Amino acid sequence: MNSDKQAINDSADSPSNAFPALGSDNLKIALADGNKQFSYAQLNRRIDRFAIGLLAGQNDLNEARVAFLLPASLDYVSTLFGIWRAGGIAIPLNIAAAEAEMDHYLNSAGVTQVIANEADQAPLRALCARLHIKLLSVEGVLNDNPGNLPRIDENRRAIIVFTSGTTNKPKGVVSTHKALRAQITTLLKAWAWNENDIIPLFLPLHHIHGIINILCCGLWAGATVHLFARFDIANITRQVAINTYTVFMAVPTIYVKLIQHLEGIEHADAQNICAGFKCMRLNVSGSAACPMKVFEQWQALTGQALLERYGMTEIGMALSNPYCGERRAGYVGLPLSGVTVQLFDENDQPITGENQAGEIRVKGDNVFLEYWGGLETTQESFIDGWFCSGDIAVVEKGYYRIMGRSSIDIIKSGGYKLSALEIENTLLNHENILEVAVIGVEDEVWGEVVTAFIVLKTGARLKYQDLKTWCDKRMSPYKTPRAIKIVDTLPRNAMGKVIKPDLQVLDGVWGQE
Ligand code: MCA
Ligand code: AMP
Repeated sequence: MNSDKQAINDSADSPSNAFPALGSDNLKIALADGNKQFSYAQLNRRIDRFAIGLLAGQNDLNEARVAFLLPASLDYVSTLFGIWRAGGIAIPLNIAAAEAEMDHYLNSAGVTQVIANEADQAPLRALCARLHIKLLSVEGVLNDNPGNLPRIDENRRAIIVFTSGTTNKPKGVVSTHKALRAQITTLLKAWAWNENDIIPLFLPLHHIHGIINILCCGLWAGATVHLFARFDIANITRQVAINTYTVFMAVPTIYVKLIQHLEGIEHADAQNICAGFKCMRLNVSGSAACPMKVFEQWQALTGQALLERYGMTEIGMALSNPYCGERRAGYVGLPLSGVTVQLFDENDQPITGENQAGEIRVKGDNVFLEYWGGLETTQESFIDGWFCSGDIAVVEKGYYRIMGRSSIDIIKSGGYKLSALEIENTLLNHENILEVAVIGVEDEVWGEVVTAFIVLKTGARLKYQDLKTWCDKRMSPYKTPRAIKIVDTLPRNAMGKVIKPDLQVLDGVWGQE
């Protein structure tokens, strides 16, 4: 593979050894973006041009943090891999982030450069100026001069992905090149990725599901990745109906939305789409629990037994139903090769038998290095070398089943992990809100929906739509409560802590769209 790569690296004098790797067939299409297609040779060369431009004469970025705010595109991929080849740490940003969130990402990670399209730079200008961060475009970085790329030790930091925790602000999860390699290679094998695969990528590109499971696995396998800026159901299903894809990966909400879409369109069109799914070699569901009903409906419509797997930003994928063998509805299967999984009881004792619930703890090369700038938080999340996931599971007849999370303050909405505390802290800045408690309420489409129970200041009023508009500038749209309930008081225990399980039975006035 390296010799082919060297042959086309005509801009870089020293080929990069940074992981993840790319497919070796130069003529094959790596990326498709609308009507445009880019071969592996074109992609490789553009990544080198970007890396050389970013180095700007230095030998190595030495783990400088380079953030980027780019939609799924050739530019996104050139930037991600270019940062790796130049020795930087890549920080993919949420394109829907509000300014306060962006401020936190850039500031807490000590970002030195941000890459964004000219058209999207305006809202970033003042923030970058204040934080003394260079704001650049991909075009502005690309450089045609020859240059050397650094050798990257695989233990070096490669990426920071922000994830919500139970605490206030999102934490930056740092993974090394070695961890990424482990996360990718285990999936290549487990799910039989190959260069004939063609996969649509419509998931957000600031999370592991989109970045690692789809983009990096696809490109490492030498497959073709079709880029979509968003979950464009009409265009994606049009391609499915003409049998474009071999593999499909999505969160459960997307399968629910697809089922609703199929039920709402002409029978013949639905038949074609179902046939397109049927002829794929694999449909994967993950990032949140796939309800058994969805598994069954999908199988009835398309003949596909969804392969459900379990993962986390800190560890990549850990558990998976088998590619060949029984895919059991409601279960996440078995540990992936190279990943050690153990359930522990509340006394930190390993659970050896079946049918006893415990916390999932994980060891392996796939596990992240640290939370950026969070030595204490990192230490707290490991016990005896095991990463403690906070997810509770049980093994039944050989397969793991996820039962829930140890914290009620983590919400999963449409596959996004959200912190109730972070949302509460933002809402408390509203001039009419005295007290607030946020929970995830079970929902057929979203898994859970963010719901806020609010006590208003004396004499104050609050309409749902006004609160939603207020939230627009302060949080990503998917964090905004989709329903609020105005209540007289919040139930609290003797310590003054809100008793969240009691919230749903409170009397109050609902507000929602
Ligand atoms: C969109 N909206 C949401 C969400 N997404 N509300 C709550 N939760 C959400 N997840 C709101 C929008 O703000 C908008 O509100 C309305 O829904 C329609 O938005 P639209 O963008 O059109 O919706 P959509 O395209 O149907 O988006 C749904 C989606 C998206 C495609 C399911 O949420 C999504 O891409 N989720 C995947 C997240 C993901 O990749 N998670 C992986 C992290 P309004 O109408 O009021 O403006 S977990 C991970 O990486 C680990 C390692 C793992 O295991 O995979
Ligand atoms: P994130 O931190 O955004 O990577 O989300 C990881 C979390 O998503 C895990 O800790 C689980 O709570 C949840 N998750 C991922 N896959 C599944 C699954 N198949 N079933 C249930 N929960 C899942």
